[in-house]
Amino acid sequence: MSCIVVASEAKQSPEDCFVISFLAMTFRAILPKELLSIVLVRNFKTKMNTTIQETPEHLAAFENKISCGEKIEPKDWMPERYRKQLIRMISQHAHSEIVGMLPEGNWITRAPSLRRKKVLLAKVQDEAGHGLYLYCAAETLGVDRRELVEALLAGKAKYSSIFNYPTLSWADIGVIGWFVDGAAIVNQTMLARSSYGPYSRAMLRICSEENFHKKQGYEIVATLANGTAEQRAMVQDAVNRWWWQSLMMFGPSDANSPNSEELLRWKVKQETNDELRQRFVNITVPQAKAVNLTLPDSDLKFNSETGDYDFGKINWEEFYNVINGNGPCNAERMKARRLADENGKWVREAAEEYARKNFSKTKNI
Ligand code: BYC
Repeated sequence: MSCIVVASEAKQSPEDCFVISFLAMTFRAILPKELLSIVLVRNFKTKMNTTIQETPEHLAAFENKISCGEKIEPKDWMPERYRKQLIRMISQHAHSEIVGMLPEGNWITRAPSLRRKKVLLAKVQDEAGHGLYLYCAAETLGVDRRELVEALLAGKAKYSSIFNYPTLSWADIGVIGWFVDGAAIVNQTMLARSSYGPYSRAMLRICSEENFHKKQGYEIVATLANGTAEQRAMVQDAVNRWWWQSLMMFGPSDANSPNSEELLRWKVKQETNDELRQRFVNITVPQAKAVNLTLPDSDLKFNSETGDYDFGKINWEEFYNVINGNGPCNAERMKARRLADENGKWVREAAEEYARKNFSKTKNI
């Protein structure tokens, strides 16, 4: 039994994992089921599947499953590249939700009425929940949440470029809901059809909540757009500052997107960065017209041949600058996350101690 406890708590290399899996399977065969921890079994089974050698037959069966529209679940065999790509993408998504609380959280105490304050508080809290579902989805791939957070704090993992810009006025909160949550819905509705079961299911709930977020943002925008001249100017200024940055959320153009080919082949993504960006533009242009706001792009015009709105050139230099850590608020965001991590240390230690004591009391149930 003590050998199995070690297996659940240590970080294992693939080789250790294989040995541990073998020992654990032996224990499972000889011990009554109730003596084994469920957490433990889940942990080593997930890892165990990554240690099976990749053969062309395994890969063909895996790809066939995907092409039939079946979901890949944590205990199914998967190529190591698929697992790595998902960990990268889901953890980046989780970090984005958590870092994304900062620009809006900054306005909770300054919201202009109790109603606005309550709604914004609930929205920011939803984003925290999204981060937690996504860390859980990443953990089903056999990675530890702590490792993911440490990668973020060390600057090795990315989070969405959009959260590296400052929220200068109350109108920014409306525009974030409208553009940023609107862009997230377009992207995440596609990800809700992703081939990886836990990610696609997390997206269903997240998308429902994002729909409320977008509506609350658009309502703020519509109110300001129908308000005084000063309010109109404030909201137009926010639109001007967030438009291009929202288009960058969809990632580099398809020609410069190194991960897309693999992700599309394995149906993690079902549409390309450019296709989703175009859909977002097509949805948003009429919404801007409805509230008499102008999008800051002189090349924006309807193309009757394609049925799309053509738009101007994105400043990719700015995009790469931001994702490489040099945007207006990158340092501030990372400082805030590091501080939160330090301040939360005692809570994690207390929780770990509680779990340790609780586990030692209940390990034989
Ligand atoms: N920002 O090969 P590519 C929210 C990186 S939060 C930063 O096209 P891929 C909300 C990319 O990671 C929701 N980095 O990558 C929260 C890659 O670098 P690495 C946020 C970006 O994965 C609070 C490199 O560029 N949504 O809604 O095929 C309040 C090359 O890119 C960005 C998600 O996270 C970027 N914008 O496609 C309000 C969606 N774009 O990792 C709202 C989930 C690209 O190789 N993620 N990079 O070093 C995705 O859908 C995809 O990962 C992306 C990129 C479309 C973002």
